[in-house]
Amino acid sequence: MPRDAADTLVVLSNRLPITLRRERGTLRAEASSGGLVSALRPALHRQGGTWIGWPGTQLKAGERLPAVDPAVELVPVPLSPTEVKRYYHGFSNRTLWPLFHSLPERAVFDRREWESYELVNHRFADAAEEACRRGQLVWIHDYHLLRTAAPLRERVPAARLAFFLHIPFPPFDLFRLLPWSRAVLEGVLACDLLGFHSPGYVRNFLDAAERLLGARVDHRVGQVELGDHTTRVAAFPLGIDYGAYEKLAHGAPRKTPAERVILGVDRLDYTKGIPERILAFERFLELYPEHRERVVLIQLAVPSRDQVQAYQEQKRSIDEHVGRVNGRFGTSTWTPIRYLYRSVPPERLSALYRDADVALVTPLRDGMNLVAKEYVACQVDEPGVLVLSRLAGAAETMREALQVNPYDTDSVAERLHQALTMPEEDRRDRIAAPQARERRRNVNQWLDGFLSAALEPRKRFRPTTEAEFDAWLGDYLRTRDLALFLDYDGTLAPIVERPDEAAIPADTLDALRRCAARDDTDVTIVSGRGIGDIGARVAVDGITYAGNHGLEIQGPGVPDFVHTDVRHFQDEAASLAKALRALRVRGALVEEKGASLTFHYRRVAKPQWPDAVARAEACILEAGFQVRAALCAIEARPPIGWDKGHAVLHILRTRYGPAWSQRLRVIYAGDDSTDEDAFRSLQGLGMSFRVGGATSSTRATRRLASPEAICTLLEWLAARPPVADAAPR
Ligand code: ADQ
Repeated sequence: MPRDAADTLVVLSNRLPITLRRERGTLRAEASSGGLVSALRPALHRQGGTWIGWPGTQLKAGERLPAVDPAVELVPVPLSPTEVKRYYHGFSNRTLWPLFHSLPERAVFDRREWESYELVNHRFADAAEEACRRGQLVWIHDYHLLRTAAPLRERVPAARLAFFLHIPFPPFDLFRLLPWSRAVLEGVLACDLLGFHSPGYVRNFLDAAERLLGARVDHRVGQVELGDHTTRVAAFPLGIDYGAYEKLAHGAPRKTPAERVILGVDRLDYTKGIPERILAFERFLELYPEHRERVVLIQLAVPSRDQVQAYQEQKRSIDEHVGRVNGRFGTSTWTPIRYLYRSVPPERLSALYRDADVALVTPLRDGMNLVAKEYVACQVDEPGVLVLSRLAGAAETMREALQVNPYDTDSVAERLHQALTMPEEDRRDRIAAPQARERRRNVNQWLDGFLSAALEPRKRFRPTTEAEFDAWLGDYLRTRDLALFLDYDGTLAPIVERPDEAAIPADTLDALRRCAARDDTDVTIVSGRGIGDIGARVAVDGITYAGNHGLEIQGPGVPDFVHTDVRHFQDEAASLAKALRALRVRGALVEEKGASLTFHYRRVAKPQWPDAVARAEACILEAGFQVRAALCAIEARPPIGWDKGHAVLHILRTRYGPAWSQRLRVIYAGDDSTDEDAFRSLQGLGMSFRVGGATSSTRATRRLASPEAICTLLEWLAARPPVADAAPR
């Protein structure tokens, strides 16, 4: 463990390790329940640091959180009752929870709940921003906070951000049911490190990033490149505080139980498969009557999310199943199922684990499942048998358990019989390896592994290669001519301090010339700059130029075009330029482009940016122009319903006729929000690339890291084989 990490850890999770309740006006603190807190509490105690989360109730002015651990500072994030309803019970627990557990029919998709989720995630980002600026590692936990990293990265580009998901990451076909699936991926990909419980979830995530975002993915190394940011993605299977459970199991009082015990321990949650488990136990009593009156099922369930309707229904369903089985098989001296709806203290829990002949851990889906591991750690006397669902993350490593499909009632019943009749030597064989493994891969080892990975120097994704363009575009371009559209600043030419110094690097220019010289390729430069300016900067023969965001177009095969409203707005744009200069913002540049203009604030002192932007925007709006955010700049555009998207379609129609989409292929590459109009117009009609800009959403087909990747694209395009059977031009 790198030593300096000790002082620098900041944990963000929905819940703090304590939950506050207000009883008759006084605050009471109780330990929060569930796997995340079970895992992190000992870890953070050892490590020391800050824990930021929702305290579970509203604090009054001046009220402070009780200190629970001198090593851990608790910082509350307040939530209003509506936010608790929409962000927590709503989007987190009615949408993400069921969907990520592959139970889509239970998921509710509600835009207001999503908006509240976004807002609360930003609030968590506010709470962690200071720590990010100090360079501390911010470790975000779980599905409640998938959108917290993006605003942090935007505000503090150099931040160290890591994320761990405690629940499964679903397969692509389920994940894409989420209307905000892309935003969720972009949210977490702002991190430097993403951790999951199992390699299976890593695969699902990488697959989704590749297919939904067009991100570059290295499946072998576990890396995702989104624009100019690289994220490492890996499995860190969580372990338990093994020694603590083992010690408790040794120390707890022993008494000889009257019956053999099958034990179930869960939060009351429909993913845990408790009704299905009771059905399997019922089937077991039907199939193997010899166990009647000799075996009991002890089922513990900690109350959880009891304000969500699905959880209330689940509780009713369990009550009914328990009642039915006990009514059907119970006798005056034997109750088959003992059901306790409450939390039990660790001393009692470890004794129950130790004395249970079988642990029946049969979730319908579970990120990891710590109960399986706790049971194994507590087998300090004659060992019992773990019956474990294949659909729990724990099953990926606990291969020695008797694995079951929790939906297959008959086979769970058969496995129960097998477990209860298994000779002691066989039981020892099956417990020894998982005990050794869980002792070794305990929670401290997990913490060390994750933190060392999070603090490793950042590794950039390897540069985009021509082979990649061949894979993405080779088939697409095989039989048709190409209309290639390229933005200038930030796409062909790297962004520089002063816009008048921007230039295309020599190798890019050379490749661009070779592309333009091909018979099967027409090149258009689409820029926010005035048409004279852009034409002079590129100066390559045979190229078409669309200046002023496409308000003016000139080039071979296209009649010269100036939008009819342009002249009208030229004078007004000149007055606006004067007004902007009169604001006297030090370092700001006003670039006049005829009917539009750009206010550049890259060279304004950074603390003054918000004020400069606000004043410039007010001035632009006052003049009746439209405001468009660009890279360290604000575009003031005349209120004409025309943008780069319109310009591209205009060029395609006038140059190639109404059947253009059947005759040729289209590629567009650009780097800022004004290019998004073109990406949108070309959706389904062409391929598009968004350069840089990892934290902003895009409609482009794929993302590229930088103008260097554009150079590689042009080199590949220039050298590609000629069109096989070109359609007549
Ligand atoms: P959970 O869904 O809460 O965790 P799990 O991993 O089984 O599931 O952890 C439950 C914890 O609660 C265990 O430590 C267990 O001992 C405790 N517990 C359960 N019932 C109890 C009872 N009646 N009394 C006292 N304690 C009880 C989420 C994911 C899991 C993932 C963890 C950690 O859903 O898949 O393993 O986070 O990442």
